[in-house]
Amino acid sequence: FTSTVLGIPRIGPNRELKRATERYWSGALDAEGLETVARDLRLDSVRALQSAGLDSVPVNTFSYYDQVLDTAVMLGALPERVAAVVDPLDRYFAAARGTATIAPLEMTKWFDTNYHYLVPEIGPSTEFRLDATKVLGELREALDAGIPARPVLIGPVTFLLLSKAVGTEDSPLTRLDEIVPLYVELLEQLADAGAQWVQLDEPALVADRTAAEISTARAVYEQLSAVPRRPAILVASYFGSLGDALPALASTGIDGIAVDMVAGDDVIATVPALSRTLVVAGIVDGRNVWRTDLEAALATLASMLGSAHTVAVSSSCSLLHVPYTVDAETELDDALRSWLAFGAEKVAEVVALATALSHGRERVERALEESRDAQSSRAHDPRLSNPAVRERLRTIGSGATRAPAAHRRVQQEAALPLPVLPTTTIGSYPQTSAIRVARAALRSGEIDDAEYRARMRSEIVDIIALQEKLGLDVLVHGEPERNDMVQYFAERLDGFFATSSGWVQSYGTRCVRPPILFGDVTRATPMTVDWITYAQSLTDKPVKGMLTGPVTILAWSFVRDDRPLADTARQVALAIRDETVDLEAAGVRIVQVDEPALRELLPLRSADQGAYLDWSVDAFRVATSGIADSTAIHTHLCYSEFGAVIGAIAGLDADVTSIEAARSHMEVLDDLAAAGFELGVGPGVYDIHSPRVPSIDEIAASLRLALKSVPVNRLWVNPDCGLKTRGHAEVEESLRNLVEAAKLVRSET
Ligand code: THG
Ligand code: ZN
Repeated sequence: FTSTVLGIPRIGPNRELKRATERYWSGALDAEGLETVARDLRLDSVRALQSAGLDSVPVNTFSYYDQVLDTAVMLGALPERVAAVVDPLDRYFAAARGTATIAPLEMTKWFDTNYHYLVPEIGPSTEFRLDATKVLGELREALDAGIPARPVLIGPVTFLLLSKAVGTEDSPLTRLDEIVPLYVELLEQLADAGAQWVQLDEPALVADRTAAEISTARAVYEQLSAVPRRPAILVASYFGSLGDALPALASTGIDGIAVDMVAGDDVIATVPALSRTLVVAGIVDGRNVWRTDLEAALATLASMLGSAHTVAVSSSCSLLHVPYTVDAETELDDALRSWLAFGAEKVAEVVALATALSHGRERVERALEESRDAQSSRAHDPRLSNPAVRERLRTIGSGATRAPAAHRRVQQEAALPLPVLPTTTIGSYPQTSAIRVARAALRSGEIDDAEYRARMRSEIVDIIALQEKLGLDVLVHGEPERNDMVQYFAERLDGFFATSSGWVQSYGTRCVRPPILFGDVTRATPMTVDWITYAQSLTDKPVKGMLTGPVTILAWSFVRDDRPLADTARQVALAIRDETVDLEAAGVRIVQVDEPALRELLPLRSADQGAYLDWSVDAFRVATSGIADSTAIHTHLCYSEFGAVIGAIAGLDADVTSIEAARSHMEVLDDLAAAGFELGVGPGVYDIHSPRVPSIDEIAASLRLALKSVPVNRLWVNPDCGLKTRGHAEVEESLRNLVEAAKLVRSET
């Protein structure tokens, strides 16, 4: 084939699958109704790909929840605890979300994206068994519709590398010899069903892998390619370079290799063995939203052809990570619109490039011209370059201008005396139905801005009253005015565009609308000061200012690709710095700047990690160094697995860091101590991801455990994370117990 994409969005152009699935969960829709919505979405998508001109169309990229979970089901690798659920669809959702009695699989980040997958559990009780129902069904459905369908599956090496060992010390990779025969059987079934090609995704091979792992991967693909009756095999890599894995794969009998030419820098010409395989060139960025420079892409492709390779054109990764189409955006100005390509527009770019390669560029002259015009419009738009920001960046110098922590501490204790083991919360309180109703009414024009603000203020009154009643020491305003924190700030910063329909799946049925950072970033007016000062006017207790840090704002946005990320991070940092200064001037004594995504942007290869950690820490320090030593900076980190960034957490130099810790039994505290961390720390004392109310004794036990690692004068008492996804009643009870537990442990010290 000559043109394809590695995968496509599946939640529905208007989030139809989200709505149908949530209605199924609530009992408002039956399984047949859900399947009808799903089938219509699948057929609409693959028909659109075919009519756009792709000559190989991915199928089986649909999922009711997650593609890794689908693979676990295909291999019979669901944990024993869900076996009691008889209906297969309900068993699947039980593994994904849990039930009243069954804990779900753990969820974690899909490489360095904002998508989350479910982590398969592999252990002594796992008995692998092939069940190819889903992929065979989706293949047949597409073939029957006359579509040149290519089934997509997660490959065996990546599947096991992404799984976790349960009930054994043995790495899941030791089970390869059990699952490779299932893939052999699967290849035969796919061939019998009429598949010409199959795509096996092996993105785990773009991270650092040992020589042993690479030779294991080679052996696997030697074995799979030796199967006599099988479709042609495309091994797909994405999110980076294959490095040594590229010649290893090329030396096997596979028929195609997809390489990411946007995030990766593999040099095809240096791998002679590749002349025997189809090189699927991922040259259209599947993860970002910018229109491709078709002339530059054509030049690259032409040079690959020149070195005698067979080349097909593709997206760099699945289009799961971008919205469906720019056409759905109604508020875009013409210039900005012309710079963008979402899913449908990227497919058209792939087709244009493939057409130019096989039939000559005159066949796509119009697309080339539009691409050139867009490049030039973007290069000359005044919003892309703000001389004042550039000048400020040049003169700001090092971000690290605060006095040493011990000195700050004395000043802060004088400015704001607090009890030992101070209690606080992370920032958000439950988003009540009144809040959702007000937001919808504002959007529809039913109420005006003043009425909306009045309703949010009344929420703040309730949230402050609740915290006073509970006896918390440091209060928050509860963030009723924010739906998604990054979107909230993006809507208020120059240089960002907030989409109206640009939904991207984050996990399961949950989606986010990442804002588009297109130009130099500045803050025109204060973004949060009114809300915090209003909250402070209601109480004598201190109220924290609540901001999102520069790294997280970048991680959860689509970022410009015409400037180094580190420079953009500094621009966002300056905007946040301005806000911290205004909050301080308004009398705020504690400003919390959250960085939950610090770990997420960490490069997949260790060789790239040091530079990232340097600029991300620098950006945080730029954002937080504009204030007096007597004003405290707090930060919050979550989404676990801090190992690789533990040194950077110390480097942030925040006066207090609240951090997810309840599920890992406070282990992170010893890691922090080992990294030389000597500042305030608030390890989450209970897990907010569960509706269960923790008892006073349980929280006190967590605190006593934390006190083994942290001196009492540095320890804070707080939940694991924000409370916006929880119900009001459980929050009140949990926090009452948290305050009581703090009193109890104070009395023991
Ligand atoms: N914001 C953004 N990215 C994130 C998070 C976030 N990535 C990591 C983590 N948090 C992902 N978690 C969620 C949790 C809930 C929702 C989305 C991602 C969610 N979304 C609503 C939905 O799909 O119904 C829509 C929310 C909205 O209206 O904006 O509930 O916090 N950027
Ligand atoms: Zn959190």
